[in-house]
Amino acid sequence: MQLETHHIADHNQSRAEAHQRKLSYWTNEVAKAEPIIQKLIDFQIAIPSWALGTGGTRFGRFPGGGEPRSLEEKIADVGLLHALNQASGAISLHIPWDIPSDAQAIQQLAAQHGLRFDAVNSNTFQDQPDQAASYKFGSLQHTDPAVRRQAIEHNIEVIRHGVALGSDALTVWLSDGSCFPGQLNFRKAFDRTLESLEEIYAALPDNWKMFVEYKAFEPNFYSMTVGDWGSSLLYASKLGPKAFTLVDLGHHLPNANIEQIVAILLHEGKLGGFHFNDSKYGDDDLTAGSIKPYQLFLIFNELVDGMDARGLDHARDLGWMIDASHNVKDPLEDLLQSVEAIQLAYAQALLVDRVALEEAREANDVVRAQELLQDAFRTDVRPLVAEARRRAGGALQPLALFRQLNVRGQLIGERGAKTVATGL
Ligand code: PSV
Ligand code: MN
Ligand code: MN
Repeated sequence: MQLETHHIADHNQSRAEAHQRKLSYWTNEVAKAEPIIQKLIDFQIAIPSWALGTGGTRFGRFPGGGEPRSLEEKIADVGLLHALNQASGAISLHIPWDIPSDAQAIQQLAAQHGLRFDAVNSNTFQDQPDQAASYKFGSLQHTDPAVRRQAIEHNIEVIRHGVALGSDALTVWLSDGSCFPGQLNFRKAFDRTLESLEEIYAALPDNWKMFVEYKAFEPNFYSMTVGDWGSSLLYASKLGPKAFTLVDLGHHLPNANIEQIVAILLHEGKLGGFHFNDSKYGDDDLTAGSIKPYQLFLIFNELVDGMDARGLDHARDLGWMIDASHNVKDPLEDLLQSVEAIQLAYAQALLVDRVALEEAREANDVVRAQELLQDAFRTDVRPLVAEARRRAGGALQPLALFRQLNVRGQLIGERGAKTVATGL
């Protein structure tokens, strides 16, 4: 399935009048519109290769058909998303779910779609058929040095794959931990994990970053060895300047104040990036902004504020990625929704009157501070996001065009109705 330029042009033409009407409020009334549109054009959100197929749960999986059967088809899917929204210009691979047999050819294919390779992810949470030792009792924390060695070598191998593809970051998420009190010596597990991470860190090329992703629970349910932002920050600080904490929105205990975590990590220069998703109960991996859009806005409010304070480039200095996977939606439609939700939260955060907010805070004017934030959050910025897409060459309404062109039907025609994407 190839999206032609006339598909986008025809679609935009048919919606031009309605779009201009909605946009006119912005162009007439708000001086901020132009810089916000430009920032939105620059802002790209990486798509995880494993979100392109139906994720399923442990109770079953309901694939919708036309799922990508190879890395090439995953790249084609992200290429489709990017052609539609011009905001998904990167793909994040998970090794060994995605093994590039010919890195140069894969890189060329990605470039044809306007894509680059975002952080590469290692996997020491599943046993692979050809692997000597088991990760049942952990990987980098394991009591047996042979298991730790295998996990270290795997991470170094993932870096090699990433180098060949032009990626510049490694995300390490560990399922290591324990399921029952008494099972694990916490201090030994911490030291062993740190030592293992140090070896992986030493293998990073100069321009690379390492993201240490934390998670409070699952698959270990009593303790996780990188269980919260405190332990991730400890590892990242001990490892050195190339190591950072990665925040996955679904990896916190209920009601955690994620925006405050983000503010402090950013302030300390240790925030590496994000896995965007949304959750009601746990690591639900639901569509970004589908459950708690205000929280997403508050996170972006801290990001914009903190990045500006540190003189950071919004688009380039942090890793922006989605981490989602579920059972009931077309994965491509879902990713279009997630990207849009992230863009909306970002645009709203850019609208916040920061001078007035600081004045209100200094004067302890709680009501005014809340009004300022909610004023931005309750502003309909959809025309701005649509305009950014249009100017970048994307569709005014990507989801509508996806359906109008029957993209899923065409993918099923090409790939079959019973395809299963590799991954979880
Ligand atoms: C773990 O729950 C996680 O969020 C990590 O980022 C993994 O790499 C990914 O999900 C696997 O689906
Ligand atoms: Mn994640
Ligand atoms: Mn997760």
